[in-house]
Amino acid sequence: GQEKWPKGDEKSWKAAMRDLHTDLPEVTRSIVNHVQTSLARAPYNIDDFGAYQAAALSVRDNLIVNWNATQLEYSRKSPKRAYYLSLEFLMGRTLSNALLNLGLLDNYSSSLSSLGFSLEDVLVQERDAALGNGGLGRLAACYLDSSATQELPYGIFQQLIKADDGSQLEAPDPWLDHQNPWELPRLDITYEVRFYGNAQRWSEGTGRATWSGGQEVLAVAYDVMIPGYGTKCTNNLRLWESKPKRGFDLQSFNAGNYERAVESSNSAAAITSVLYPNDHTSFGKELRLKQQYFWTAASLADIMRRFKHLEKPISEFADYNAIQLNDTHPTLSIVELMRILLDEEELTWDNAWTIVTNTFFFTNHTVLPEALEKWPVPLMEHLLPRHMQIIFDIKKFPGDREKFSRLSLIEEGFPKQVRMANLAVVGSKKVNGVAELHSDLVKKNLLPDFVDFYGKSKFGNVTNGITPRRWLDQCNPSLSALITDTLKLDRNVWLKDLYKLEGLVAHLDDPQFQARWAAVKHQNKERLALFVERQLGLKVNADAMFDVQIKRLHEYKRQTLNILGVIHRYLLIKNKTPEERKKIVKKVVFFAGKAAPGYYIAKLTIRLIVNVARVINADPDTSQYLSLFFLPDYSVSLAEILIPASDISQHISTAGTEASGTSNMKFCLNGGLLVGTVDGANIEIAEEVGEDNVFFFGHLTPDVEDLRYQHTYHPVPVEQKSPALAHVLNAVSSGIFGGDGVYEPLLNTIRQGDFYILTEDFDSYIRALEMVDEAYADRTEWTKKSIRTTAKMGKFSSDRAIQDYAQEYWNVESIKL
Ligand code: H53
Repeated sequence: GQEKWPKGDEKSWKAAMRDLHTDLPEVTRSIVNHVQTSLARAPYNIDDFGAYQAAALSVRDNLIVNWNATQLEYSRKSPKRAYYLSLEFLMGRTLSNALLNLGLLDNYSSSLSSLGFSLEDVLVQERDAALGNGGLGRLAACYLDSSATQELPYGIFQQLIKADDGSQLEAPDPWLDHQNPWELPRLDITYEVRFYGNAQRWSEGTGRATWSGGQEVLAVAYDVMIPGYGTKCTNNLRLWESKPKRGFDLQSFNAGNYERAVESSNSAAAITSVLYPNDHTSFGKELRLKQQYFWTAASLADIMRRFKHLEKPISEFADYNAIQLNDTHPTLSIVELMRILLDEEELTWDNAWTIVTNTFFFTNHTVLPEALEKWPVPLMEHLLPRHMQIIFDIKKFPGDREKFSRLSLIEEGFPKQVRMANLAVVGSKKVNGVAELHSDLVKKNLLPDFVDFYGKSKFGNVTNGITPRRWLDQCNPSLSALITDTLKLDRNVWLKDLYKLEGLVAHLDDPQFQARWAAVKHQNKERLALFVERQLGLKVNADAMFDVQIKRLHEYKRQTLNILGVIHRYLLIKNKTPEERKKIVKKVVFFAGKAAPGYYIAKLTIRLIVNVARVINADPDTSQYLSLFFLPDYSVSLAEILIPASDISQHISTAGTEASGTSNMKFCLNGGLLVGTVDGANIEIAEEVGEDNVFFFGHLTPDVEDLRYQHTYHPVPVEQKSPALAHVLNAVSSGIFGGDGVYEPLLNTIRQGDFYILTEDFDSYIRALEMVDEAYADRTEWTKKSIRTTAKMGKFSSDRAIQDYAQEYWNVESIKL
C-alpha cells in the first residue's frame, strides 16, 4: 500500500474528526478512534495497512464483548466442555471472516468507504496466519468455526510460532512481524513446564513418583477469539508461548559468564519458535518432542485448573471434559493426565486410568507408515523420565499384563521406540478415521489387533467437513448471492443448514439460472486470471477450461502423474496439424503447493512442473491450447482465489493413501467437478453427487498391494505396461524440458519400484481426462453437472462433522446465549 499512501481523502477524515463525538456512524467513529489512540497515528495519514489495523481493532472490540459473555456463560453453567488439542491451526485471514460471522460486512464496507478506503483493498492487507502445514491444520480451523456456530462449549489449544513456512526458499514467514490484533496476550495465565530431571518412585512397585530437577520453562497463554456465524457464541483458541522461567541466571551474569546466562533463556524461548514444516513424516527431533510435551502439558494444566474451580470430586473429571487428539501429535497429554492424577491427585492406578480412558478421543489422519510417530525410548527417558515410567507401567500394569502385551506400545529394536498411535488408542475412549474408506483401513490394516481386543465399537468414522462460511460465502460471494436468490432463503439459513442446497436441483433445467451459474464461474476465472497476471506477469485465457491441483507436494498425492499427463497432452497437440488443433478443448492447468524442505523428490517435482511450464507456455504451436502455471507460496488465501475458479480439480492419490482430503469438498461446493481416484472422501462425494458427475479412474485399494508385490517379484518395464507413459518419460529424459538429467531420480521412482503405481494408473488417467474434454464440449450439460455437484454437498459441512463428534463422541450439548 505504500505507493498509494496517504490514503483516505483529507476532507472525509477531517469531517470524521470533527464529528467524532457527535452523530457519526458508530463503526466509523470506532475506526477513527483506533487510528488516533491504539495506533497513535495522525488522521488522514494512514495507508491501507493502517486502515486494516484500525478496522481489525474495532472489530475486535465487538468480539471481546461476545467472547466475554460466552466464557461467562460457560463458567456459570459449568457444562461439559470439549477440547480440541492440535499442534496445527491453519487459520488464514481473520478480518473478513469475523465481519461475516458478526454480520458486520456491510457496516464496515460503507464506513471504510466513507473514509476513502475500499474494504477489498483493506482485507488483503492481512497476512495469513499459517500455524499449520496442510489438511490436518486447516481441518482444525474449520472445526473452530463450526464449534462456535453450533454454540458448543469448546476450547481449543496449542502453539504460537514465529514460523518458517517451509516453502522452497524456506524464508521465514513474517506473519507475526506486526502485532497481531487477533490474539490477546494473557500474561497472567502461566504454567510451569518441566523437562529432563529425575523421576523417583515413592516406593518399590508403586505407581506414583516424584519428578524433580531438570529445566523448567513458563507457558504463557494467548487467546484468539473465534466467533460463530449468526450467533453471539464466541469460543476460544488458546495458544501457548514458551518463556524462560526467570529472565536469566544472575549468578552466571555476575560471574562474568554472559553467554551462559542467556543460554537458558534462549533455549526456553526456542521451544515455540518454529513450526516443523513436515507433513506426513515424523522427524524424531528432540525439539519437536519438547514442543509436543510443552503444548500438551500447558493445556492439561489449564484444563485441570478450570475443573478445580467447579469444586467437583476428581472422579467426575470425565463428566466435565472431553479431549479430542488431532492425530498423535498431542498424545503425550494422555500420559500427562496420568501423571497429574497419580502423583499430584494421589489416585490409585485403576481410578486414574478409568478417568483417562473416559476423557480422551483419538482421530487418526493417515495410514502412511512414515507418518506414524515413534519416539526413541532413550530420548523419552532423558527428556520426560516420569512419562516414560508411566508408559512402561501402562504396558505392564498387573492385571493388564496379558492384555497389553499384544498391543505393543514399544517397538523392539535399537533403539526401542514408543509407538504413539498405539498409546493414543489404548488411552482413548474412541478412535476414528476421517472418511469411510480410511476408517475401514484403520480397522483392517493399521490396528487389527486393537479391534480384536477392544471390539469394533471403539472404532468409528467421522467424515471430515469444511466450513461453508469461508469456503463458499467468503471466497465466492457471487455464487453465494446467486444461491440465496435462487433458493429464496436467507443466506444465514442455508449457510447453517447446508443440506438446503439441494433446493437448487429444482432449477437445474432453467436456462436463465444456468446462464447465471456459468457467468459466476467465468467471473471467478477472470478474477484468478487477473491475479496471475499481477503476480507472475503472465496472461491467462479465462475462456479455457481451468484444471487445478493444489495441495502439499507428496509422492502419494501424485502431482507427478498430473505433470506427466500434461506433457502427454502437449506432445499430442504438438503432433497435430493446425487444422486438427482447432477441435482441441483449450485448457489451463494450475498447480500450487509446498514441499517439505528436506523432501528431495517433491522438490524435483516442483522443478519439473516449473520447467515444463516455461517450455509449453512459450511454444507458439501449442500455447493457445494448453498452458501451465505453478503458483508460488500456496496458502489459505490463495486457495480462496483458486477454488471458485476451477472447472475441474484433481485428487489423484494412489487408492488407499489419502485419508480423506478436504479440498475435494471445497472445489465441489464451488461447482467444480472432480477428477479423482477411488480414495478418501472422493468416494463419499461421488455417492452424494452421483458417479456420472465425477471422473473416476485408476486401480482400487485392494489391487494396490498386489501390484506392488508384482513390481518387486515380477518387474515388467514401463514400455510394456504403458507405452504412452514410457513415451512421456523418455521425452523428459531427452531433455526437451532442460535439466540435463536432473529429473532422472524422479523418473526412476516410476521406472523402478513405482510404489505409487503411476504406471498401472496412467492409461486410465488419460482416458478420464479425455472424458472430461468430451463432457466440457457440451457446455449446458457441464453447467448442470456443476449445479448438481454444489447442490449435493450438504453432507460435507463441518457443522455436520462437529455435530457427529459432539453427539457420538464427546457427549456435549450446545449452550444458548
Ligand atoms: O489430514 C486431513 C486429511 C488428509 C490427510 C491430512 C493429514 C495431514 O495434513 C498431516 C498429517 C496427517 O497424518 C494427515 O492427509 O487426507 O483430509 C484432515 O483429516
